[in-house]
Amino acid sequence: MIEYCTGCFSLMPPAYVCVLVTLLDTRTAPGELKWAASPSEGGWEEVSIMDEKNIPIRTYQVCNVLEPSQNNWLRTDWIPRSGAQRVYVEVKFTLRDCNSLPGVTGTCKETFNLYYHESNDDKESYIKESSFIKVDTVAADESFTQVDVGDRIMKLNTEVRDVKVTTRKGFYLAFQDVGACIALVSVRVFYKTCPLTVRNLATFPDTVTGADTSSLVEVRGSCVNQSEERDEPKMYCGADGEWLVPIGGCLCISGYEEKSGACKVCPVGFYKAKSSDPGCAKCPPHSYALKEGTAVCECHAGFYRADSDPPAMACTQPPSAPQQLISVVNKTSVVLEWSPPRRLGGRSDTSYNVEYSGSQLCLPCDSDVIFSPRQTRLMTTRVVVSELRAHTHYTFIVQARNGVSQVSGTGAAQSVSVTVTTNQAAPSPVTFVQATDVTRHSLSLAWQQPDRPNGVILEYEVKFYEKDQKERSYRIMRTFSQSVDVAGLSPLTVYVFHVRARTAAGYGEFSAPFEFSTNSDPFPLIGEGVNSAFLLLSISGLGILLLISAAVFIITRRRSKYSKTKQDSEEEKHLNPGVKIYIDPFTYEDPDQAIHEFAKEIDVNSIHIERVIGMGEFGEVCSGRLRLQGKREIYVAIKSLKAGYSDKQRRDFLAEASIMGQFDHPNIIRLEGVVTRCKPLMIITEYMENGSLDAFLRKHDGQFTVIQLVGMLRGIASGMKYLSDMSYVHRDLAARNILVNSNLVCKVSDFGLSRVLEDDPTTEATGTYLSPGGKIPIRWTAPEAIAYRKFSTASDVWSYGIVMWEVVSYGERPYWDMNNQDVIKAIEEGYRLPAPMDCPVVLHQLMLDCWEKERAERPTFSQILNMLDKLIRNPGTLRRTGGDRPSAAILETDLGTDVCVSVIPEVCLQEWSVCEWLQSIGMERYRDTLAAAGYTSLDICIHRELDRLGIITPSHQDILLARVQQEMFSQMEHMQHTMVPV
Ligand code: ACK
Repeated sequence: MIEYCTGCFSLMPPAYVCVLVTLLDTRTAPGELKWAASPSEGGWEEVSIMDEKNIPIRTYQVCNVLEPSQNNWLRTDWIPRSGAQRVYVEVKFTLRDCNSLPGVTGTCKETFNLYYHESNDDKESYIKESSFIKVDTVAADESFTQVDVGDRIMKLNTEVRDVKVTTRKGFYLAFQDVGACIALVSVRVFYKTCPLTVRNLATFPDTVTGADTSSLVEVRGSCVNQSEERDEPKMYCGADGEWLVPIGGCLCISGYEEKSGACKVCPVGFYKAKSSDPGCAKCPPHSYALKEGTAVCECHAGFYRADSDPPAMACTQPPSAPQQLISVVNKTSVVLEWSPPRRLGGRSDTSYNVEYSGSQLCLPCDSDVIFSPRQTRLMTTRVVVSELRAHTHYTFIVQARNGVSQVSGTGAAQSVSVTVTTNQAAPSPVTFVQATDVTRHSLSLAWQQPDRPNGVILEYEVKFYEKDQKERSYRIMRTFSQSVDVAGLSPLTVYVFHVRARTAAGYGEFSAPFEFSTNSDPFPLIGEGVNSAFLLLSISGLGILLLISAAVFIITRRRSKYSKTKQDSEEEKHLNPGVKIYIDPFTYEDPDQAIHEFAKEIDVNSIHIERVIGMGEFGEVCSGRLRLQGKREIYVAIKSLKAGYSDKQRRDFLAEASIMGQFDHPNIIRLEGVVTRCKPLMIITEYMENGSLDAFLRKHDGQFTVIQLVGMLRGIASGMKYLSDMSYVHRDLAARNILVNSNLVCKVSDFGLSRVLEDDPTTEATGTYLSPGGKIPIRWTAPEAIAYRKFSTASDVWSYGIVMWEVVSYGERPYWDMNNQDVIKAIEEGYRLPAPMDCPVVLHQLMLDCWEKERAERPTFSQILNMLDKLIRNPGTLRRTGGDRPSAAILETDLGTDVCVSVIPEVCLQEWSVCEWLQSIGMERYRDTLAAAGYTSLDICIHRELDRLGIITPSHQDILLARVQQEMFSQMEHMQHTMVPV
């Protein structure tokens, strides 16, 4: 039989409720049950009765209250577990109150015991009592409804117990009576499953919950038809049968869109190109889809789509021809200008190509024609063509193109052309001249023909002069060839040479100057190339040297300026009165200087080590006593640095003390001093009797009032506010790094991870630090700190939210046994930890605020502290929880509703009352006593007392208020243990 339970998980839509699968229900069993009873006579007896709806049901009864030493066993038939790992046993029973039975003595009991025995054998005839494992002793409780049994009114109790059954195919249940008057009205055994469901287009199968109350079963979803994976779809089946933390999912493939959790085909005329597109869309203009499930619409005839066009873009056409092409010739250059085409074809990517042909084609120099800005893919409607041949006919064709010209295959059709004739022009300058056979009085000069002779060269002219003379007196030589011997020169003199060519159109321009020196030696030297190369090298070498020196100079100046700025800002911090800023010990060159500035050296003889209490990162942690001269002996914790440490380990070990030594706050672990002058090195701190908070809470699961938990959180928030005021970023705030003393005062500890990256001026102003690397505690760390190591007070606030969750859930592991990768994904997708069991709504809201994605939107520690103080003053606000225990929700119909609210006395409904506070910690019996002393409001009484004592500074009042509250909690706890009968 399958049944749905409700209210399992507040963050989930109703479709995610769990399913109960019944394995046994005596109410629906046909005929007699015939369970094995021992003794077979005089113990449990099967009796048929009519239930409240007058339907016959099978019950078992026993009532040997007058006889001593009863040991009556009743064993069910074998129950197959059908894959379940944790089963629930719901027993409805009536139990006679011993006082209502006349004449009974001390033999009468009001409880029975529930046992189970796992077995593969479905027909075990005899099972030893010792083979059964006890589940619980079951007593009648207050959750009853009244039923008529014949002429009597009986109280019907309902109790549910859960049992882990993982080792065999099935199990037997047994009920042991030891002298009570009981009737087992019904027994129902069931297990929970997370029902088959579709989430993010992935199907998750019906899944049996895990074996433990906190275990999550990781389930991989499979994409629904016509969909594909976007990111591996995953969900977790929680112990109570709800689906938790959906991550990843699927997307409908192209041609399909999501509708009601399935992928539906795109209709005719519609398309969807990519799975990531939101849905089917109408075909864009000039396109069509004749079939269902179209990914890309087809273009109408004469319209095209370029490869790079997105499917959502309309189909387009190539442009028509450019218009009004005009040309202006200037010697051997032509300027071409035109207007854009009349039709652009529906696109905006028109460009132009220019082609040309000349009347004397095939000369190699044609490749030297220059197009400015370029010849193809012109985005302008103007181009200058230069370096053409003189006196030549050219035809220029300007083509308009766009993105679909290529696919349409109609490129040539959209062009316009013009034919021009270039003018006659003189030859271009000679560009290369060299000297050979250099002597004291002569040299041979040779050159190459100009790049553009622009006709037949008739003659060359060489002009030269002594460099020192400038052009005041020069000589000219003319020749038909491309070389000339120059004689009559002075020895060891630099000469400047220019060469030009002449055609029928006249002389071209002279070449640039070429310098050559005559020799001191009668023998020729190698030409100018070597000398100028050497000169070039020398000059550039000198230049590089100069550049390097300049750069070194600038960098040195910058460096010294930067460190000066840094120093200045450090000094500024110190000069700023009232704001004490934490100083990173790693900024000290010598770590010993930092340690002696911030920590007191303790004489090792004043320490008395008593026992090892744990293992720290660097070695053992011990507890012991410290007696300093003139002071009373105190208990201390002693961390030591194990032998064989490296320099870095020593520095890191002492860094924690240098950090801790700068703090002085009741919620920060206090440093007593260090031992550095003898081995092993030690750090001495105050002793915290209850050790770390996470282990402490797990040990005392469910034992504190909400106010006590909030008191602890207040302490942590106060410590963190102090740290953030000092611009210190903790980076590893977690319950394991909070220590608890005997008064339940929580103190922040472990200052090992936190470090500022040196020399990063960009991060200083914002108080955000880049992590120097290393491990990051993923579950506690804000997403921006994980993604790009942006640690800040705001990321500490995120971690604080996780600590809140750990505290309220009594040390549960955040995100249970999900792996780190899934945690990161789930957070990225917007999921946040649900409220722990019985968590006040306001506290969960505060956690969610700390887990805002945008770090600027998270509260500050100061705001958190104010909020917690308000809650402590108004405990009534802590009463509303998001939902009861899921198991209680299953029994909702039997339990009735919100019992707690209905029993609050009228007088307690007034806000800010002491009465309400007492109510919330289960101490309402002292209401009258405190009221008689005039204490009607917590806020009033604490502040009144502080004012009376002359303590009026708000921050001091805050610290004392926290102390007073902690003190009150421990007093109340003490009263609870000593005065309240259990
Ligand atoms: O959970 P614990 O008992 O608390 O085990 C760890 C262990 O040492 C390694 O860190 C305990 N511890 C550390 N500092 C202190 C302290 N000041 N007082 C008491 N216990 C401490 C911590």
